[in-house]
Amino acid sequence: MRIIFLGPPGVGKGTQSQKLVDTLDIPHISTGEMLREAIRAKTELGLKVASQMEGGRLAADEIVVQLVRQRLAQSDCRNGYLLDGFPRTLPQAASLDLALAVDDEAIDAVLNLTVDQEELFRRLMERAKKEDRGDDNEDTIRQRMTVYHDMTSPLIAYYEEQGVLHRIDGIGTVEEVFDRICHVLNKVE
Ligand code: B4P
Repeated sequence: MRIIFLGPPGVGKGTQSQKLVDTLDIPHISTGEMLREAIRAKTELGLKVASQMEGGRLAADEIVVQLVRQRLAQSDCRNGYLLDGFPRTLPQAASLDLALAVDDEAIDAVLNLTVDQEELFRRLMERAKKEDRGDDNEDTIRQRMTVYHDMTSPLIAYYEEQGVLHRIDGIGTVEEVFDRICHVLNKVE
C-alpha cells in the first residue's frame, strides 16, 4: 500500500505513522525526520534548511522532492510505503504524481487527520516540554499554522478530486485514533 498522511502540525501524523508502519510492515518516510536528521548531521542540505525550519517555514520544494525521490528509489519501497508530511505543497504533490506515473503506480489512500486549532496548539506546547525541537515555540507554531493553511491545505481538494482522500477525526486517545485509521484502511484494501 502507498499511503500519505496529511494534516496540520501537531495533529499526530508522526505518532500514528509509527503505529501504522509497525502494523503494515512498510517503510515510514517522514520528511520532517529526514530534514531534522540532516540538520543534526550538519550536512550541506541540513545547513540550508535549518533556518527555514526554525522560523516555521517549509524547506524548499526542490530539496524535499529530491530527498523523497532518492528514498522512494530504494528497494524496500517497492511494495509500498507511508509518506508522513509529504507532500506539503501542490508542486510537491505534482512531482510525486509524475514520479509515480513513470512506473504506472498510484497512491492508494490519503489520510487527512483533523484536530481543532486549540488542541493542536496544546499538543505542540506539550511536546515542547519533552523534546528539544527548534520549531516548537509559540511564535513558530503560529507561523507553521499559517503556512499549513496557505500552502498545504489546498492538497485536501487535490486528493479529494483524485478520489483517494479519507478524513479522520484526530481527537481522542492515540489508540482511538488508530482504530479509526485501521477501519478506513480495511475498506481500501
Ligand atoms: P513534521 O516532522 O512533519 O512534524 P509536525 O507536522 O510538527 O507534527 P506531527 O503531525 O507529526 O505531530 P506528532 O505526531 O509529533 O514537520 C516539521 C517541519 O519539517 C515542518 O514545519 C517543515 O518546516 C519541515 N518539513 C517537513 N516536511 C516537509 C515538506 N514536505 N516540505 C517542506 N518542509 C517540510 O504529534 C504532536 C504531539 O502531539 C506529540 O507530542 C504527540 O505525542 C502528541 N499527540 C499525538 N497524538 C495525540 C493524541 N491522540 N492525543 C494527545 N496528544 C497526542
